[in-house]
Amino acid sequence: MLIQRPSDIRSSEITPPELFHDRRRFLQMTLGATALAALPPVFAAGLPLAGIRKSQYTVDDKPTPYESVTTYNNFYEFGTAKEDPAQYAGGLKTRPWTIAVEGEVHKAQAFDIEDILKMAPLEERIYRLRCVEAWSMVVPWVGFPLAELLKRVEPTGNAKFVEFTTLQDAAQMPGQRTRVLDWPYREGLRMDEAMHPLTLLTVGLYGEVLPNQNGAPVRIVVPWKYGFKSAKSIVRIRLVEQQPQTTWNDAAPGEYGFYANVNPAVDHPRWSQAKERRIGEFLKRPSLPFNGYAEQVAPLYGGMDLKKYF
Ligand SMILES: Nc1nc2c(c(=O)[nH]1)N[C@H]1C(S)=C(S)[C@@H](COP(=O)(O)O)O[C@H]1N2
Ligand SMILES: [Mo]
Repeated sequence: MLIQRPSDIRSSEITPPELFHDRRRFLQMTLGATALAALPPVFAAGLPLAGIRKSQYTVDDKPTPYESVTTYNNFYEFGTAKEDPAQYAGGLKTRPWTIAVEGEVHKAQAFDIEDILKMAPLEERIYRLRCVEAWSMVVPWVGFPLAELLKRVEPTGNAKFVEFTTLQDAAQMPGQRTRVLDWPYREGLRMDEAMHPLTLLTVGLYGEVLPNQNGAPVRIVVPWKYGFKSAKSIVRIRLVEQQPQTTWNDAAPGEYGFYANVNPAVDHPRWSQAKERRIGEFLKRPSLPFNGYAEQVAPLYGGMDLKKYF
């Protein structure tokens, strides 16, 4: 099947790349070339990421248009409505940014975002994203396996789980001024899930720097789990021995399991998970076990009762 390259979609249907060059030309004219050269590299949504490799990870499904991927979001730090993140996340300061990687590791380290960007080759991966709310998208993410980062800190034998923590800063994140969730947002994975090659440390989408509303400057993407497992705007990664408390599981343990593997056979207590509304499509489609990634990840759950650990 012929897949339209996301870069084609991006440039022909959405924002022409000329616009970015115009932006830079505008800066050059107003600041002068010398002043521009003195500025740190600009990292803003819409700027192209260099050196991205195509990867084997893709799906036949048509990528969801950039416009929808960046305006229909869940990011409660910026409000609970789908359009809130696009409206309010623009002011999030994504430089400087560090991620502390600590806990059960031999080499705890605080990584600067610039070093993370250079840590491993950037790959494009077109993944399905299935929200627990029963809608879905297809997103061409840019990043590299989280395992690359975790290997660098040398996990100890006690590292059984990984905890991710999102930035907490109510001055920049207006949604944190309400107690809709217990901030900061925390999520977690079992160590083997975190090390799985599908688990992506993500810095971009559609070939460009990750827009703030999608979790800039760095987020996790775990394609076989419901979207809430994929924490955005991460500032800390902690390797731990015990299964970590997570924000959604704390808020409603009966509705948001720690494992939260996409499973059409197990309904959410308040709605069916059998089908999903693909953003941009009219008819619902059947949802797939493990969001279509069963072949790769089902073996991780060999001994588990998947009805219980939905
Ligand atoms: N910090 C943080 N991370 C988050 C969320 C959130 O509210 N806060 N929402 C989650 C949910 S429910 C989904 S479906 C995805 C949505 O990612 P997207 O907006 O890039 O599609 O982000 C997840 N990560
Ligand atoms: Mo979600």
